[in-house]
Amino acid sequence: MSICYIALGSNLDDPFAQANRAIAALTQLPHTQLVEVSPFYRSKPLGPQDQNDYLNAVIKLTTSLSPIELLDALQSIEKSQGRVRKDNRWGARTLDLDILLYDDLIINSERLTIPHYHMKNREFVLYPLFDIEPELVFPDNDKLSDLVAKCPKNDMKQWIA
Ligand code: ROI
Repeated sequence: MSICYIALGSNLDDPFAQANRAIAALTQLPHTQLVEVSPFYRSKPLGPQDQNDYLNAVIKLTTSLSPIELLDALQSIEKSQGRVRKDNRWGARTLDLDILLYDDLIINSERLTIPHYHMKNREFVLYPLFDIEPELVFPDNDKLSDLVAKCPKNDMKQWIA
């Protein structure tokens, strides 16, 4: 079994409901166990500011799905929750599920970049990841605790449902 960390983000159509639906869907994935869900955070949008705050969280899974099989499964959950993929890389979304880490693999392919690009300076990824895995070390030996210490919290708060 491989250990994976998934970032969840939502800022449209009742993010709290989106997050809970996504977590329920993750518990139904084949060959996969949900291990832990971080606290939910409310973060300021990175990118254009004329969009809602985000709900962000991180989920730890064990799986025997391959990275691409896991990506396909996550994209199908996103799609089933109304995600429209087009020219909105920096725009609002109902649900984003990104693979942050997959064991100690480093992957740079057309569909997948693992560790997830920019994760090391995004407060809404680092803090929830730290909540569930404070001792985590990245494949390049960076320590999560060092990155968290250097990352401003940018007014991120606990999500109050
Ligand atoms: N901003 C925040 N705070 N949280 C996100 O999950 C998030 N996701 C994105 C962009 C649009 C870059 N901004 C975000 O994809």
